[in-house]
Amino acid sequence: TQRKGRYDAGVMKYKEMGYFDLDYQPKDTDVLAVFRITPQDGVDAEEAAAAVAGESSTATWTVVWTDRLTACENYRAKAYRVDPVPGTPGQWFAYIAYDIELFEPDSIVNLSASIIGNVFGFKPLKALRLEDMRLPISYVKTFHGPATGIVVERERLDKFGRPLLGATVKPKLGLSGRNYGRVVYEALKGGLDFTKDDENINSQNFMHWRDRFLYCMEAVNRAQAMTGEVKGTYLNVSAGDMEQIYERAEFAKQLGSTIIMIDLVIGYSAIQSIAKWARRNDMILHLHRAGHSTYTRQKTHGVSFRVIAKWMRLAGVDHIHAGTVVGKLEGDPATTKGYYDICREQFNPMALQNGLFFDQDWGGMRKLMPVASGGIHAGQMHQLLHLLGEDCVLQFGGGTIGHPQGIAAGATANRVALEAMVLARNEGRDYLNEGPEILAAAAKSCA
Ligand code: CAP
Ligand code: MG
Repeated sequence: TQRKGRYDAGVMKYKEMGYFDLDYQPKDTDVLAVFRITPQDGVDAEEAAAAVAGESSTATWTVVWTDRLTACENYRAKAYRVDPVPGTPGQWFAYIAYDIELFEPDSIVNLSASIIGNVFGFKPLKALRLEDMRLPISYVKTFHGPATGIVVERERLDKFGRPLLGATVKPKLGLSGRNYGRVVYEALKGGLDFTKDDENINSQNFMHWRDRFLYCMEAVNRAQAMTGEVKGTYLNVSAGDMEQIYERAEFAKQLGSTIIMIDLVIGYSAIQSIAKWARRNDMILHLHRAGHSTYTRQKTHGVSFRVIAKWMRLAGVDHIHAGTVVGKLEGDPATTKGYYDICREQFNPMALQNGLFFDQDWGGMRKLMPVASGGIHAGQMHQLLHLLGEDCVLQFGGGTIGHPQGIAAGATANRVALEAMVLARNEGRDYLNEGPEILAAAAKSCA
């Protein structure tokens, strides 16, 4: 039996403590969040919303004397709207407004320590999910955002009018540096723009990071000379500490790489630090969202990926994995479109069917290139182009390296399929429905 106390239904006092105000009109400068709350049985939804507002801003479980020493009225977040989730009894959307003064400028760590800090383990809730946030332009402006972004990346690569193509080197683990470099060379020579380290390749006994970087850059240089195109390989600089991350990034730069990669699991401060390094060094920064599904996947608890995408645009990465719809990893078309819009638009209008609860103004912040990866292949090119549009990277790991005729043939198949589909689109053909036909003709023409 649980001890009776303020955490029991009916005894919580967050509404009374000033964290709930249905008359509150959010200010243009407020940070807004919408949470999906599932209160424990018997817990009042409005009180639960007030508790979320309290615990994610100034409150502890009771009134404290020292509140009187602060401008507490402004510092208290306010639940200003609570709506039942349509068709899902027992769940509620709670809208909460936070004064901008609660947050340190240019710090995802500070933002997230408030918004997702304590409150997800709160006893009066069965589950809690942060669905979306509206970041006021005055706060957006404190961040640097992507240093390169979509437009400048295309200019540097001199590649326009089509999605970029990449591949993750497989097997994920175990290759030696030399064999790894061979995969990179074959894939780039065959027609891809990029190759990529996988999320868990760092510096293991079978291949130390320096070996990988050297063999990969040799492959990039040879493939560039061979094809006359700009090529790149995302060298994963993720490491156990920031000093090593910088050391690896510096070495990548010395070798002439145009791009480096990090994993989401390195943490928000590390991401912001390396983004600033990338900005100073004109390096494109690729973010692999390793780990995100542990908290983004469940629909009632965790953090929606749309929030992570917003935070990462602020933090200043240039590429972000954002889903495929048709590949091996979960993701429905509408929600995925919402993620892509967050990356690629200057203004995201509220579109509930795509999961966007607020208008979001990014000002002039550069656009972030979304990356589709995970179980996709050339046979889906019509669907990928239709669903994801032109400003993205399509990455085929198994879908290149698993080609029956070899790696270069796999890369060529992807490039030919893409160019045929883009041509069909540009000619005004119904490329989505004619997709299989177009692909078959393209394959025949290069057989
Ligand atoms: C893809 C991949 C990527 C996932 C990441 C893998 O390999 O290398 O890590 O795409 O997922 O390990 O599965 P394949 P997401 O191309 O061979 O499937 O992009 O959703 O973050
Ligand atoms: Mg992977």
